[in-house]
Amino acid sequence: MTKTNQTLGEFIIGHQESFKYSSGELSRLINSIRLAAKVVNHEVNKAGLVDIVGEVGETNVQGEDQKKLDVYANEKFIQTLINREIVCGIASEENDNYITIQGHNEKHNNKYVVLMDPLDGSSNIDVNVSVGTIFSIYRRVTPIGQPVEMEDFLQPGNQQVAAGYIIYGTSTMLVYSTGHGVNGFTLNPAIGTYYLSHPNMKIPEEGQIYSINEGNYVHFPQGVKDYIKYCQLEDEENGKTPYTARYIGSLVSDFHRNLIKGGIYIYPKSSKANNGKLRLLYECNPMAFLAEQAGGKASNGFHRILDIKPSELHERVPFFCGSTKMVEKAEKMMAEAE
Ligand code: AHM
Ligand code: MG
Repeated sequence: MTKTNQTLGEFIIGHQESFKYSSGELSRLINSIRLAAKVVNHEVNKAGLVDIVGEVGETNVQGEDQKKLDVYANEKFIQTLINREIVCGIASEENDNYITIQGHNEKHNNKYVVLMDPLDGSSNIDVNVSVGTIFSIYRRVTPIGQPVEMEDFLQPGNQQVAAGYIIYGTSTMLVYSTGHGVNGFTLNPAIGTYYLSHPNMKIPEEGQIYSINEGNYVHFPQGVKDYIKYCQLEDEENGKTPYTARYIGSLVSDFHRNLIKGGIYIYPKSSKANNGKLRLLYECNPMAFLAEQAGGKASNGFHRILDIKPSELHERVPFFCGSTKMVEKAEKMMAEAE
């Protein structure tokens, strides 16, 4: 991949005119996310020091309560977006209901809503494993000038104008798409600047990695069991060798690796959870948008994720996402087992 020394700020300005509704609002919105992500990154990197500077739930030296990191990340993103008066509404995995933002002069004049999972995979923090923030942006469907309504948030993923994630990993990256391909930016923590490190990311059409919580195998539908067996199969005649299993249990990290190397991520339904675990609006839709923009595919096992019409904010769906040929093969085996 070509490395450039273009910063995210320069990239956003340079690509502003290619946005469908080019008023600069979407650029400013992505800038706000970039800013909040830097603050959250700083806090996530200090996570290991919690035991030294104080436990979660305790009061710190300034008399403030120590917050759990996911609560902290949620507040930071919401605060930043509210302060900059850049969106008309926010829905978060951490909040039961959506938030209405009045914007400048209480006029409800902003056009975008943001849906997000502020800190996905947060159960991994205690063991120093990468976590991430996922975001999804839509243009409101109700008229500008009045408070947002539920229908502004319950749009199918194919209506997203932008989506992305921040991975707080060995290095921190922001990966996003505004519907013109996927670009990845790496944070130089010394100067707080993101550089375009992964321009025009493409997921390999075929991969060798499968990512699924196989501990739940007995509860999986037959089609998923069949696909797992296929992943493990050695078939010399057809040149098929067993795939590699990689499952971090942190969606952003598993997705990011598979995006670069090629692979499939599966969180299926099970006999214990009929719709799986992942949330359509905060996790599956943004990742599906990125996967497709990178040339990959995302499905619930039978249908395209981005075409599902959501019926509630915290709806869950089975999720199959990654290299096109792998997702197609899994879908075929799901259909055959029906
Ligand atoms: P969370 O939103 O509560 O953090 O849950 C989402 C996470 C994903 O990041 C990850 O892929 C999945 O849950 C792991 O679930 P499991 O432990 O059931 O395999
Ligand atoms: Mg989550």
